Amino acid sequence: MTRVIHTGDTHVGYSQYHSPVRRQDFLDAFEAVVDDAVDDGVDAVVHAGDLFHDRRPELPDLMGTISVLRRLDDAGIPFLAVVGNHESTRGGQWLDLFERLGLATRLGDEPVVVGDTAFYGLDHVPVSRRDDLDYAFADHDADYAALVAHGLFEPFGYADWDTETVLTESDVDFDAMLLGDNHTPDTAEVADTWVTYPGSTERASASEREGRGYNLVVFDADAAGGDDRVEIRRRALDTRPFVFVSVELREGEGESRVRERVREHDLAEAVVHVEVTGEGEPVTPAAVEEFASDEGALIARVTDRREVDADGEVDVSFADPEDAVRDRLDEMALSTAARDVERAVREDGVPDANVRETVKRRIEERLDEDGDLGAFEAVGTDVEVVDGGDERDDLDEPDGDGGESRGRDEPDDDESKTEESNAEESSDEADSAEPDDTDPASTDGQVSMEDYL
Ligand SMILES: [Mn+2]
Repeated sequence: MTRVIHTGDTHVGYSQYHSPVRRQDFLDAFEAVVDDAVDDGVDAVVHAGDLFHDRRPELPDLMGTISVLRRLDDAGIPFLAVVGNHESTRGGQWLDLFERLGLATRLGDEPVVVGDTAFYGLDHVPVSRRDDLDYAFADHDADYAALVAHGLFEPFGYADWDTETVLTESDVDFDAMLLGDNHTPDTAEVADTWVTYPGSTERASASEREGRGYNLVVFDADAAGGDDRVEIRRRALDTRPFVFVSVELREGEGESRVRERVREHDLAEAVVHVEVTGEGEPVTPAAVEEFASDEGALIARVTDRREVDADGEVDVSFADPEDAVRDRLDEMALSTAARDVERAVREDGVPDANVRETVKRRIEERLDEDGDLGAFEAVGTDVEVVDGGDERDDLDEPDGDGGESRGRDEPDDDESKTEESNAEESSDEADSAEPDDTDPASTDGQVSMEDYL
């Protein structure tokens, strides 16, 4: 029997909302997982990537992480990990540094056996490089085998990686795939193999509403009391409270109604998201945010989703608005890249706060496509517009908006609201916004892990 904690998407170093408090939260969550591992005496901690939010973690993030890993090491518990898209760098990996310090083991195509289970690793690989993968793994003689991987696998949301292909093409028969990248925890069975995401350990975006946690995975002949060889249980983590307030205003209602609804919640030290819909008077987001802060909130954000009056004449039939839009777009003969941008802006699947980063990432992805700039050329009207077919390809919002601070100059989605940042945040900001090296290929979007495989 082998018992491990399976975690991932820790995103240490993420100054969400430009908040140093939030930055500490991400490290604290990692520490909480390790505390549980030590208290519980598990056989290993398996990390499925995105330990760091950024490929350039700063010194406090590195030192904090090393301290946490050292505690694990002192307890004799191995840390087995793969590299995620957020932290991947061209010139070697942070994980290699930790391995060299004796604090981690980087998983790969050779088995790492803990107890009676062989662990293998598959770092994040961008879509454009996946056809080259042969999923060749060296033999093992352990009783069980698990593949730890970072990517968006079927059958879960935003998937772009076919799990069944991985399993059938692998020369090792895996009992479980322990995954990272998708921040929504979920478990499914694919071709007789358990496939599971533990989710992120702190909310890296406001779309990550359910409670955070990690998996406790047991490899055992009668793990679940039946034929299953693997048992996966979820454990909750105590993380920063997020409060979501939805206010539907009626005619004549306004800011005071919003305040009233906000005040109904316990805002103490919480991240508060207020969404305004319906009719009613205009609301000044900054005023409501200030009110929430006065009520004890750590961070407050207000989104007003009420529609502005649409005027102007429209000469399309609205029998099916989607069709009308599609027809018009086809007439425009946009380039593939332009279509990417258009979809990012229009799709419901991309939250407003993520549009900026999604657009950036998609353009980077196109640029990364082996230097082929065909995607930027207009598509002739006589040619069928290539739009990828599978809509999920375009919905790849792997980390909710966890990817938002990936950009070189792009700390996160809320930068438009930072006027009120205090001096400390601002200086933090200045640091993280310093220009990156000039290698155009070293963009660090979700898909820039070109250094690998
Ligand atoms: Mn992630």
